[in-house]
Amino acid sequence: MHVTRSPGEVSGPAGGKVLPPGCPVSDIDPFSNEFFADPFPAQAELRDAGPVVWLSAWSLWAVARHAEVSIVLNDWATFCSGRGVGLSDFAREKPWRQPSLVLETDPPEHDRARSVLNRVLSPAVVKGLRESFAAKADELAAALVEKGSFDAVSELAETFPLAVFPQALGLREEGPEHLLAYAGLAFNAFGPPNELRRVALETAAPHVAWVTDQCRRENLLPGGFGAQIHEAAERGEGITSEEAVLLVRSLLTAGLDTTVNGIGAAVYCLARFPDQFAALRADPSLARAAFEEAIRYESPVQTFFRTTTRPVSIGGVSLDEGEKVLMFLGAANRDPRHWPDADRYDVRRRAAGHVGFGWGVHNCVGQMLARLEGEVMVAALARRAASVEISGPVVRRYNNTLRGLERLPVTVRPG
Ligand code: OVM
Repeated sequence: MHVTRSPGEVSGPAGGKVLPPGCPVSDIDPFSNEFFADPFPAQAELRDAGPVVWLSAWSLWAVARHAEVSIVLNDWATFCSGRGVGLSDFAREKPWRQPSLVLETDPPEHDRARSVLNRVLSPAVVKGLRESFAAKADELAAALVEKGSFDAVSELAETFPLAVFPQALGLREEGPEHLLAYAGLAFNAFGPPNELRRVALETAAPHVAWVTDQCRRENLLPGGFGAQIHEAAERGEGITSEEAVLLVRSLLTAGLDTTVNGIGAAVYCLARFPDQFAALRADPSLARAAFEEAIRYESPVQTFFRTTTRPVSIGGVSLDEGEKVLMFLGAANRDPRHWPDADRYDVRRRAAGHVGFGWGVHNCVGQMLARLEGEVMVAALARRAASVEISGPVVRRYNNTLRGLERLPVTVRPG
């Protein structure tokens, strides 16, 4: 049992920080491999400890229930992103890279950049990609079913987004190893200064150099998302050409590894719960819901932080100004206070209201694109395969923010 009641004061890294008397304290380290290997019991403990918990391992506040995670996500003025959405507080520490113009800003600056991305990734644009994405997904599913046994991470969850996203963005070179390494690095960098973050930053240079280069106007093919961002700047739509470079970087950072882990989550769910795969095969119109429920169930993006801009009371606990608050999106998505039968993967569930894509002003700008990728890949698999079975050791991939697998060996029977 990790959770204790606060005697009012804690020692350690907090250095004599006085906590509100009676507030829950936990020594769970949510950035340890032990936690990543099986986060669910620890997340339940954090939810049950109280609406807000002090994490002594890294000296910060955390919210793990759906209600409080939603409160924090919906109040950008109090829980800001401009001081970074990782543990590092940009007001005290130099960020590892120039801050993102959307992720790491607050209104009104945020909204200027966001509206450009909203237009570039609009529902109409995403709709226009459906046919070509579906064809690619079907081609991949057919080849994999033909093969019979394969690794659903390297041969499916990574292969499909790599086959469609860099092209939609307009990259000249595909450089898949750089794209996935860069995103892995960025998501590790949100975490505390543990081994994962240190090693990621130490090996970052070649990936940073490659990504930075790909964001330049001349390296982006006409018609892609990247060129459209630069064109918005050229038309004077609220961003400069330097800002356009950084907005392209946002898509490169957030657009690939996330969908890799989302699609990986969906295949992992369908392979573990054959009755759900059968339900999907019986009614292929459930493909989109099956992907959405996998996002709720596995929460590929597990956590984000905010920083308080003023003293605030949440769940009866008073937080000072300038405090980091960790939001457990994954724990909120499994909160039994919000979800009936929260730990059941159910393709017929109404998963709307999950916070796997965030919520509020920073909600995922690429979520319609992610859903398109997930839906067509799940649908293609259900069309081509009669069953999906795990056929070897499942190996987890460890990252400070992303939840997903390194290897998922499966055998599929042709449908
Ligand atoms: C960004 C960004 C946005 C969302 C997630 C993310 C690494 C990055 O704007 O760079 O994760």
